[in-house]
Amino acid sequence: MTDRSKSADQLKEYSRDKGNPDALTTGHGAPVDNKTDTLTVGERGQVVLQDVMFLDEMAHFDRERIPERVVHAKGAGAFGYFEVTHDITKYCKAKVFERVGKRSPIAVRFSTVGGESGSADTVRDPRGFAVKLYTEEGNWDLVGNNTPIFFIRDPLMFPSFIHTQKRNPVTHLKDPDMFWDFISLRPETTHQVSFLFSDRGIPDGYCHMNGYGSHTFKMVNKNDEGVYVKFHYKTDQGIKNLSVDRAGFLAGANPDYGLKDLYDAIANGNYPTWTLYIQVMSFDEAEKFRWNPFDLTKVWPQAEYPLIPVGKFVLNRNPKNYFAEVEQLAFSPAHMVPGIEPSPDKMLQGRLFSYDDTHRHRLGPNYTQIPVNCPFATKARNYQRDGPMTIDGNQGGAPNYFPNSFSGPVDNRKFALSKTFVASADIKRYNSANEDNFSQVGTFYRKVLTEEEKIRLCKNIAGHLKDAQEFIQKRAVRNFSQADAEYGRRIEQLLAEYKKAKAAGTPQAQL
Ligand code: HDE
Repeated sequence: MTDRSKSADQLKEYSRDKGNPDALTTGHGAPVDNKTDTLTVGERGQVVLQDVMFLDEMAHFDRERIPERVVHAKGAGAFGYFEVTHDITKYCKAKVFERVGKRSPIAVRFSTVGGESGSADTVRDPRGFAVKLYTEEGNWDLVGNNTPIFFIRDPLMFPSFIHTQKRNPVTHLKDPDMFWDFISLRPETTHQVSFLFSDRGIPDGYCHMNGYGSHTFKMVNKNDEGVYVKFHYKTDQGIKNLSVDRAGFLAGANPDYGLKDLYDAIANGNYPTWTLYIQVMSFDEAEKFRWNPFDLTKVWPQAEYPLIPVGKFVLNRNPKNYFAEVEQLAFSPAHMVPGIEPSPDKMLQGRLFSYDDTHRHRLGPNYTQIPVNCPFATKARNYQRDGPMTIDGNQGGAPNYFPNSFSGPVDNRKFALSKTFVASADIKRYNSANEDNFSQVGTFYRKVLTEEEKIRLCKNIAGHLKDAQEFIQKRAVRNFSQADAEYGRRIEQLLAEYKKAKAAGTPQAQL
């Protein structure tokens, strides 16, 4: 068949390249005589314990699943490189940026957030866009989303927030009350919710969306001078989104739409690329900025902090094996390199703990020895030893304690963090709930969206919010109204129409 896609022909291509099959063995390499018939006592008798080949097969199968990611469980990955196209060494000493033209290998994983690992790719949800750069100074992970902002600004609320996006503990269904109750009780979510229910809430696959580091980070140059930065990675394929109807159709007809689209694009040589930009803010400007520059629910206006081009991400290789190279990929905002540092953003600070912690649970304490997570452009040399699945020689005869007199690896003060954030204040639980939750949302509604986009946004919100209880609907409308009176009024009117239609028994699809 000539109309088959590359992804559909994977086995055919494997077989063509492989030629004759290898001899079948057990896990310990012994030849297998028969892969279809168990060893039994007579033709109809019991299976004997002596069938160790069968036991080996079954015992391994019983352990095939590892915990899926608690969020971002459904995803697709690919490999390629980052190339520097513009010099930013005046901001950053990281070797990955050291000269124009330099290339570093990368791994990328795209994902949806709330669904399980078998869920549909075309749901309304933020998309993860995580990039691992294998540099000579260690792996640097930019673990971003396709949105420049996030729902909350304090990490303590993240587990609760995520629970509201997942399933009701009794019905095991997605629950509009849970979702809108939390959203409406925490008005700082209004900005991200407005983005999520806009057209960009359902991107057309993964190649037609932007990525953002979202947080404020710090860059430090070789003179130990720092600036705050935000990362933007803009799609060179152009932004494309799916209509609600098309996305709904695909969720049934082709739930792996994003995965397949990425695989086939790369297999056909249509390598997707993104241009990396930074926005830069000086420490002085950060002091005076009219909002908290470390607040993840807000953007830095591009008119004041323009995008500065840096380089490009190119994806030109599909995974050789999905489980080995994508399911086991482990990203972490805590994986930084000299020249890249965290800002005081509370959300980023919270993430610095969570990711490596979840990897130790999901993949084990030696997850950095898994080839795809291994800092292969350098060599990990330290005093960590042993633990389950130690597979890299355990650093041989090198001393396993520090300090030592026997040529063990040594630390170097030149890699100290820059000392440019001075903090001295009372240690307290500071309430950040009321830090201007609405002005940027108002600007988004009034200045960024066209009239048609506004109408679709309000329809998308009302179409979802209508299923929550009425007191929750009212509270949510109040928040949207505070961002922009018309925005709130339109949603309110649509909700009233839904209510009327329900009372009259009109099918809601006709609205
Ligand atoms: Fe994540 N997030 N997150 N997140 N996140 C995870 O780590 C977490 C946040 C993002 O393809 C988990 O390995 C906390 C923002 C991506 O493997 C977990 C907070 C942004 C991925 C986790 C956030 C992200 C994750 C689950 C708030 C965009 C998928 C599995 C304080 C800037 C990476 C895992 C991949 C995954 C925690 C918020 C992006 C549990 C605590 C904001 C792209 O560690």
